[in-house]
Amino acid sequence: MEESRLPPGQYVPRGRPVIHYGRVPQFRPDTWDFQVFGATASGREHRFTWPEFESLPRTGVLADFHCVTKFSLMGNEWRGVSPATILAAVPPDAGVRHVMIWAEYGYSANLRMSDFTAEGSLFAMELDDKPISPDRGFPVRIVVPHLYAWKSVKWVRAVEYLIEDRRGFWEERGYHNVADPWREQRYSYQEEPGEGPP
Ligand SMILES: Nc1nc2c(c(=O)[nH]1)N[C@H]1C(S)=C(S)[C@@H](COP(=O)(O)O)O[C@H]1N2
Ligand SMILES: [Mo]
Repeated sequence: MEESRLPPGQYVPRGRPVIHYGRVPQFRPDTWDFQVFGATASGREHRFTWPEFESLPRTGVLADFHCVTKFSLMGNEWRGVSPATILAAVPPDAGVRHVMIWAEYGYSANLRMSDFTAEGSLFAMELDDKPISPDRGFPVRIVVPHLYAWKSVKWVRAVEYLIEDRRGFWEERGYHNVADPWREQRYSYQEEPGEGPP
């Protein structure tokens, strides 16, 4: 039954692996902010404080999550803020087609606007009815369940609106710009014309 939910080459491991590059950052609610910058419609950037971000309306998503190293975590119940809420609060310029999601310490991942606004994408703050744990991205991570999990940036601090696409942290290091696990889009050498920045 779960097999039909598993993209090619993936397996369900024992336990629930946690992986990331670097250290788990400390959350400081008084200095934490969530920036939206780049090609905004107004030309100005916007910052949400923690109390502002925490009080945005939340919705839920039930989703699996597929790491390019081939393990999958099945049936995660995320709750958090829809990307649509951020786009409505800080409208992008009409030419925006991509976003860069930025984390603490400069980790980043780029997304096509259509992947950012896809049904399962969410700025998650809760997992399985509890605040997300520090090592899984507390206080806010994005989840983009239909793409390989390196795009599901933990410890998100900013969204940059992009008119021209640009590669994020792993996309610059040889991973696929789009990252669809159902098509096994693992590496940049697999990219077809139009799937990456020129
Ligand atoms: N900020 C940040 N987010 C990140 C990463 C990272 O190194 N830094 N690693 C990504 C990768 S490769 C995976 S597989 C998932 C792992 O999420 P998990 O630790 O909740 O299993 O986080 C993603 N988000
Ligand atoms: Mo990963």
